[in-house]
Parts: sequence; structure tokens; C-alpha cells
Amino acid sequence: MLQPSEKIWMDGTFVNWSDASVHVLTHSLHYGLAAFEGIRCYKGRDGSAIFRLPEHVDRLFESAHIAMMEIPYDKKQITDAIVETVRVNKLDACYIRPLVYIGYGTMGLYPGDNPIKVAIAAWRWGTYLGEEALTNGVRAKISSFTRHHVNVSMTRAKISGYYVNSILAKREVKADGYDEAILLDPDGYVAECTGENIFMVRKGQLKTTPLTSILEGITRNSVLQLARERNLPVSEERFTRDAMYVADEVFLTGTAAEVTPVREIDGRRIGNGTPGPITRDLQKTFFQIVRGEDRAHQAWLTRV
Ligand code: PPE
Repeated sequence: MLQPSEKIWMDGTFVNWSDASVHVLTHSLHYGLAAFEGIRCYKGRDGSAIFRLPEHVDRLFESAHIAMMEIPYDKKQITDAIVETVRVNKLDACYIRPLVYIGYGTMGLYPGDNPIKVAIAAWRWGTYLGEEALTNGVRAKISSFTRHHVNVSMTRAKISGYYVNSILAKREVKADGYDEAILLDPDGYVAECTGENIFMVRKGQLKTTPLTSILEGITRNSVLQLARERNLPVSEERFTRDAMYVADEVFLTGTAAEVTPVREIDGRRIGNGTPGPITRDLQKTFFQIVRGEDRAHQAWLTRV
């Protein structure tokens, strides 16, 4: 169960957690057109800090722009509101969920002049796929559902309705006893997971999937940068499911999932079935950075 915090920012003011409700005829609730973010704030050595906040705010505005929803605030106002939401709730570590949605007005697909509303919530959220997932890795399965075609959805945008596809995939694999689903793109190449990007390592080469049918993950971007700093050969290119079966390492990245190793896909052990050295190194550095223990990447942190 979600652990409630005290306040939620709604359209410029803080309301009590239990009063943060909307009308049932809120447009986005019916048709799924809303843009959201998932951001983490970590407790570190020198206090709490939000990881890559400007990048998350930029992506929220980009998502809204792609979806033709004009946010009635500027980036500074949204950034300040996010920091303030963490502060007023006195959370030292949390997950932050900004949501831009189309409010009550007219019904029917054409949203007309319905107001664009913004909410920002924050709550305590532990590990996404379990503590064990981070240390031992998860078991994944290729989904029977396909990730979005470029002319069906525009995956640069983080749009609520797109997640119906993720939920279908997630439920399917959970019912089969797996932890996470890997979705292929409409051409059959690996795309991403339900809420994570995916990487594979083979013979020292790090690969992740291109941006054509995935969300441009901020954790993905961070890991790519860390890999380049290590002079690891990295590429953003398509690969197939069997390329993953014979990979030395596979791991997932996401704000919620952080850096999670994959130990098995479709009943095939990945590498020796335990998190590999590149995964462990990148994961360790990621956690040092978010906890403010890495001087070189302080620029990625916004102090609360
Ligand atoms: N792909 C998808 C489809 C996705 O939803 C996420 C984030 C990512 C990749 C990774 O992006 P980033 O967080 O910027 O590294 N998924 C969010 C939603 C999780 C949820 O269950 O809600 C998240 O991790 O916050």
C-alpha cells in the first residue's frame, strides 16, 4: 500500500493528501491523454537531493508539448513546486510524481478549451522490483504485447495512456511468475520494459536500444554517460532477443527501478546467472552519485 504524505501541490496550492481529488468527468481520466514524470529524491551524506531535476522538468514540458497541452506555468515555477512538495512533506527520500492533465469541461475526444491542470505528489517509495532485484537480478520474459509503433504513439512523450500497453505486459508476465516484461518493437527488435530501458553487454560492448520506440530515459542517459566516462564501447542500436540470451550481462534502468540486473530471460540464464561486473560497477556508481558521494557528478543533484 502507498504510504500517504501530507500535502499535494494542485494548480498552485498545497492541498491535504486526502483532499486531492478531481471530478470523475476529468477528460484525462476517460481518454488517457496526460503527461507525467517520475523523479526520485535521495537521502545523502549532505542532506537530500533530487536526481536530475532539470532534465525531468524538461521532459515533462516536452511531453506536454508533443501532446499539445500547454502547461499554465513556466519551468521555474514547476521546478520550485517540485522542490517545495518534497520540503512541505518533510520527506528525506521519496518518489515525486508530477502530472499534467486535461481537466473537466467538455466531454468527447476533442478536448476543446478544457483547462490544463497540474498536480505534484511525493511519497516514500522503496525499491521498485524488490531489494533482492537490485542485488541478485530479476527474471524477465518477452511479452506477447508489442511496444508502440512510431505512428501509433510518440514515445518521446511520457503519456499516461501509453501505459495501458505496459500494464497488459506486466500482468501477463507476473501471472507467469516473472518479475518484468521485455517488449519488442513492431519490427521484432528489443525495445524496452514496462517501465525501464534495457541494456546488454557482450564481449565488453555495452548496447542499448535506439529511441525509435522507447522512452528517452534519464537513467539510460546517465548510464550512457558513465559508460563513456569509463571508455567502454557503447552504442544505441537495435538487437534481437537471442542477442540478449547470449549476452554476458543484461540490466534495466529507470527512475523507479534504478539499475536492476537481469539474471534470466525466457528461461535462459544470462551470463553466469548473477549480476556481471559492468552492471555492478555502473549500479554502484549510480548509487554513489544519487547519495552525493561522487564529487564528479554533483551537477546531477538539486539540493532540497
Ligand atoms: N521506459 C518506460 C516505458 C518508462 O516508463 C520509464 C520510467 C523508463 C523507460 C525509464 O525512464 P527514466 O525514469 O527517465 O530513467 N518509468 C517510470 C514509471 C514507473 C511507474 O511504475 O510508475 C519511473 O521509473 O519512474
